Amino acid sequence: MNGAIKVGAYVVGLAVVFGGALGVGRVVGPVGDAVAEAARDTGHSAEPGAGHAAGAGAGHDEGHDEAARAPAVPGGLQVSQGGYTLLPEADEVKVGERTDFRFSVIGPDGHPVTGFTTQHDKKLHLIVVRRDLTGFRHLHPTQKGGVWSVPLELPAAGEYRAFADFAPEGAEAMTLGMDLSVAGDYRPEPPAVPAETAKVGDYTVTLAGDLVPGRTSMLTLSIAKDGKPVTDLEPYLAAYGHLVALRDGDLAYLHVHPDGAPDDGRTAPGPDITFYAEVPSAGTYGLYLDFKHAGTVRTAVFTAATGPDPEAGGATAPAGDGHGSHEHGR
Ligand SMILES: [Cu+2]
Repeated sequence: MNGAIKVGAYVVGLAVVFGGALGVGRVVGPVGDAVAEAARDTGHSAEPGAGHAAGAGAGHDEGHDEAARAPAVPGGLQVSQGGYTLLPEADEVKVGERTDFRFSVIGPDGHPVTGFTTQHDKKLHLIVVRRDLTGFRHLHPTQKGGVWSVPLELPAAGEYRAFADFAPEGAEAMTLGMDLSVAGDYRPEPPAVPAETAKVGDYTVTLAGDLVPGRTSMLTLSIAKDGKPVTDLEPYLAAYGHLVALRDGDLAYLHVHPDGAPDDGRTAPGPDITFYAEVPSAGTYGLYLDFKHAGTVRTAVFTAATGPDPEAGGATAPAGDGHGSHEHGR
């Protein structure tokens, strides 16, 4: 099926996941309330599609549907949102040099925020990726007062985007994005075709599912090592897998999570990890799956293009003209 892979869940997914996974219950506002409620209904976070699960078989209350769909602007596109602003100490990183990357989240009162609500075992998640969808990394900076810091080494020049994913105490979870420049000879990776498999080390990850714009899509990622299904995945950040999706073109950020949790008595530790996701528009997306096995976290990288919307009367989205899969480890 020519790589017509579907991912979904946007800002909505993020909020649901965070609100539910840890019982955070701090998401506020009309959207947050709805998704938090949806998450409580399911008893777990792992359903970014909560609220629009008609089709996904998750059986959520339809009543959440409208509110859950409300966010118009995807996460990660803004450096400032709702009174919170991301402030890097420096927005340049030297190529190939390991430095401490430091930044703060400035709150509505003009001071660095020091109180954060834990989401997925961490108070802040930092994603860094180059504009051409390569070089993805998922980091966990350490906090000292109002300053976050993490060792960062970017081996290739280019324009990068850094996403901070966090929830200030008493405020709704959000993802802010900031640009990072790495001076040097930048050669963007050529666009490649979407692929259903990705290799990372001895592991092969296979992606199944259809990515339909504006709809909740179920994605299944299956992990095999040396050709054998992996059935002993280890929990990482309170899940068997974490999936980040970034839209090609503007790096709109979509953080989705699996259906089920390691301790819920029904979720198997592989080989399949199921996600509910929704992409807001037709196009190409970079998908990054973090999973942990044998004590090591690895990232499988996919490129996926949306398929046609079955209700759109045959309109089709481009399916093979985007970025291709970039295999890498880390
Ligand atoms: Cu993280």
